Amino acid sequence: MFQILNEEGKVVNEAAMPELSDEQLQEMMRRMVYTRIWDQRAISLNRQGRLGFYAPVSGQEASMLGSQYALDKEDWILPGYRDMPQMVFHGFPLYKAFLYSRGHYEGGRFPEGVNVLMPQIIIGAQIVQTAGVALGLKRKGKKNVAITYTGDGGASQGDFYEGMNFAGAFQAPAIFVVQNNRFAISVPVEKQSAAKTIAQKAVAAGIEGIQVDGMDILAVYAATSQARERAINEGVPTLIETMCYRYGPHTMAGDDPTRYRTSDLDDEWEKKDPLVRFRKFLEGKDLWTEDMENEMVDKAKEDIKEAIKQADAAPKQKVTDLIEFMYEELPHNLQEQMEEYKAKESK
Ligand SMILES: Cc1ncc(C[n+]2csc(CCOP(=O)(O)OP(=O)(O)O)c2C)c(N)n1
Ligand SMILES: [Mg+2]
Repeated sequence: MFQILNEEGKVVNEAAMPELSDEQLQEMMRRMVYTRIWDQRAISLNRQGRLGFYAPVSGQEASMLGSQYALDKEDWILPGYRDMPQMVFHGFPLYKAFLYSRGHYEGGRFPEGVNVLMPQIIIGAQIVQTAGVALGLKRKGKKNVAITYTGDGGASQGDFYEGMNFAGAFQAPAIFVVQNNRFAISVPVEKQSAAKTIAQKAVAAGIEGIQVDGMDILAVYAATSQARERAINEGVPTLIETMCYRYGPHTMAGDDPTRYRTSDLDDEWEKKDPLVRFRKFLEGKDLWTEDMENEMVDKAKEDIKEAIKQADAAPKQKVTDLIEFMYEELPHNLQEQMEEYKAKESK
């Protein structure tokens, strides 16, 4: 497993240390603090009935943000449902993330220049799509990659093998990130596959594979940067397995992690916490203070308040909107429903 910072925040692999300025290192920490606060707020807003679908991210910040930080703005992200932080830091407005959670169509409309596709709910489907997007980038002569995210469960899907195989065969500049948070809802990774690692699945596709400490933001960043260079310059895709954990439930829809996880396992992973580790590292270099942390916490809270206000101000969804967006020309049965709902909505 590729690691740069150990659990105590000590550099254990100096040779692999990426070249990052002090300001960049601080920015990575700020983003993790921001995301942790956002996650906590999203969970409580969901409990208050003010958000809809939400998949918690605490424990996966280094995996998510370290990989996104290695990207160029022109790279394409094909996320799964849990990957809101990468989307937002790639330019997707926070209020739209909240609208997505509410199932509002504005949450599925991406501003021009924000190279992010809709989060995929069908497990593994984004892997095949990523091979296609990456090939498209190559054909257009762009020096960019398509990166996708799935979970350990996603790595058991047929689409996973198909997408990696295609990208390998066509030398498409793709990066496949599997965030191995140990569980697919309640099913432990050991029950999903006899493979020792998920990273080794790259071998059969003829692409690069690396298992990374997903609680170590520097390792995730370095592995993704290298994968990006390799993809663009050599046409070699990479599978990155990030070893991480989600502290919360699978989603806020009601699974109870205490029924499939032990508190010992939770404790073991909390000791590896990505924020604690990176904070220690930065403090050792005099690059992080309590004031900086508090400033970021306040900023996150303020942004969230604003974003919720903005989401609340979005137009109320109508059934006719949904019918209208579906087709350029409505089939006769929907035409009839359109008339029916137009009449109802005008009352
Ligand atoms: C094709 C398909 N099968 C089943 C489901 C139901 N489902 C939703 S999430 C999930 C588990 C996914 O686990 P994993 O890939 O490890 O991602 P994680 O949620 O842990 O990030 C399943 C089986 C689905 N959405 N799509
Ligand atoms: Mg999982």
